[in-house]
Amino acid sequence: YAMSADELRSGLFSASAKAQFQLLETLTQGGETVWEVLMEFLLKQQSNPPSLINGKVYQILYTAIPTSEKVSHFLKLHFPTGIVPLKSDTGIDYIPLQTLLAQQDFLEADKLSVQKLCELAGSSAVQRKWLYFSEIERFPITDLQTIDSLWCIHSEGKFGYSVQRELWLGVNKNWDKLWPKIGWRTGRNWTRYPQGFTWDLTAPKGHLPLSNQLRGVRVIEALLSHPAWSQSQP
Ligand code: UYC
Repeated sequence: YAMSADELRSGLFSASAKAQFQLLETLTQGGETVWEVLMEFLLKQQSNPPSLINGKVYQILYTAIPTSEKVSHFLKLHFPTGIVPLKSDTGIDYIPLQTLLAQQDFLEADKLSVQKLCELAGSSAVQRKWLYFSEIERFPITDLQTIDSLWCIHSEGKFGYSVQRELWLGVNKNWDKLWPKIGWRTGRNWTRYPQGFTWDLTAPKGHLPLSNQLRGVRVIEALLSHPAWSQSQP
């Protein structure tokens, strides 16, 4: 059974978020008519803040770029830097991170995210290549929200610091309960970097981005406690 373009359009434009997602999951094959509807949908959503459904639609279209000149042109024209506004208080360019996440290259995106956090902390952290917990408190809300939003929107809501924070609060800030939940530890064994981790959307919720625990939990604790996750931006 192949869904008609009209069925897809009426579903996408009217259904609840959950039903919209299910609808997109059933799209086993693309094709110009399907992409046409998805482009129309994304364009109408352009002025709204990015949502998970827009992220999913964007990802389907992004995957169609090599096959469709039309889709390729559409995205270049209307969404040259993706669907997440790449706001920064520090002048950091988040386009490379956006590109890696659009390509679903989660390993490289994870490495780049650590580097961006070091850039937020300053030149000594960039040289050091890791963070002191005390540096994190001073991170601008805007930049953290941009990085988090990119992870979230490009992972169907699965990845991101805010996702990890919710899970952490859900286990009453008990790290020993969080680690197995997000696949960072199994029984007595820490998951090995990088090959032990799951670098695609089959990973458990909150699996990425990683924070190395070699120097203790204070860095991730500062990150997940940051005001970025409890304050909305004007
Ligand atoms: N690694 O085990 N990790 C590294 C994680 C630990 C270790 C990098 C995450 C436990 C060493 C990343 C987990 C541990 C290195 C992560 C994890 C350990 C290293 C690359 C599950 C031993 C070599 C970036 C909690 C028992 C580098 C970076 C070094 C690297 C992530 C060992 C992203 C989430 C406690 C020896 N691990 N890490 O930070 O510094 O180097 O020597 O967390």
